Amino acid sequence: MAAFDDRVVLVTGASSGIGAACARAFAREGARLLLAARRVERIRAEAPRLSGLGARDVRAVRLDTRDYDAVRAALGDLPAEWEEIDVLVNNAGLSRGLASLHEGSLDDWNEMIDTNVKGLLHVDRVVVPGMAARRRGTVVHVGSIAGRQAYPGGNVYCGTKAAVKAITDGLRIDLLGTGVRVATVDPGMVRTEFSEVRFHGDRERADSVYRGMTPLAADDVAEVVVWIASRPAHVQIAEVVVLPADQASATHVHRRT
Ligand code: NDP
Ligand code: 8X3
Repeated sequence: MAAFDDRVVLVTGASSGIGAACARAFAREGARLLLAARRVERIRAEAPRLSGLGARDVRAVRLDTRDYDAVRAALGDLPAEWEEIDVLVNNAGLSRGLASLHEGSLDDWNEMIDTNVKGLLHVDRVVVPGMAARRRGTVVHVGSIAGRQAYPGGNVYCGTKAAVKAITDGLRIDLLGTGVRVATVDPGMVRTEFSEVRFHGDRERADSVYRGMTPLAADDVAEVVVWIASRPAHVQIAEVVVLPADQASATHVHRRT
């Protein structure tokens, strides 16, 4: 029997990168996958592969986490067989721009704050009450090393991820005694679409972020998420910082070229 046989695992931001890797990793554990993102067609295209890996069922949900009413409609009134969410991987997020704060774009700031902070809160607000009522569940927030250390041009993105860290700690305190566990996984550099999104589609600039070093793969992070969720019920992993061997802090990166 696989570790998550028939258990419902919700992953936000499942159309790409770390979220898509979490979907694959939980599929291998026999989970029933509830997968959300705006680009739901990508998730639908991936569903046969996820079933092949071992997912018991896959349900794709088109969702913009910035819209609280949409989150409530999509996740607050699920069919009975999907409503007992056992693991929430609250991962949807993004970075926009790398400008100094005094030269930053208000649009970029709003998009990051609305997605990384408010979007994460929207999903928690809808999903966590059920976990608390059932006295069972695991919430994994995907934060970042950027929430622990600011770096040049990181300003608002770092601020949103520092908020994720504080929200994670607050949620863990508020859920004390319910049996619901709360973790943050805070990666360093991971090769996904993250940098392409940050630089508004500039692939060359995105590629230069990883020049001469070996970043994490999304699957490396997913492995940590599954490990957290599969600990015995009395064990709560509160936080994991996971870095490439070539990275020592937000600003210390070893490059071979
Ligand atoms: P990707 O760009 O590859 O994936 C981001 C995911 O978030 C996509 O599935 C995207 O789906 C989803 N998303 C973005 N905005 C929204 C929204 N408004 N509503 C719903 N889904 C949304 O990047 P990563 O996989 O790297 O990023 C995942 C998380 O990991 C983010 O929170 C990021 O901050 C964090 N992180 C990333 C690191 C890295 O170096 N890559 C390091 C540390 C943390 P869609 O566009 O289809 O809606
Ligand atoms: C992503 C990691 O350091 O590129 O959160 O901001 S970093």
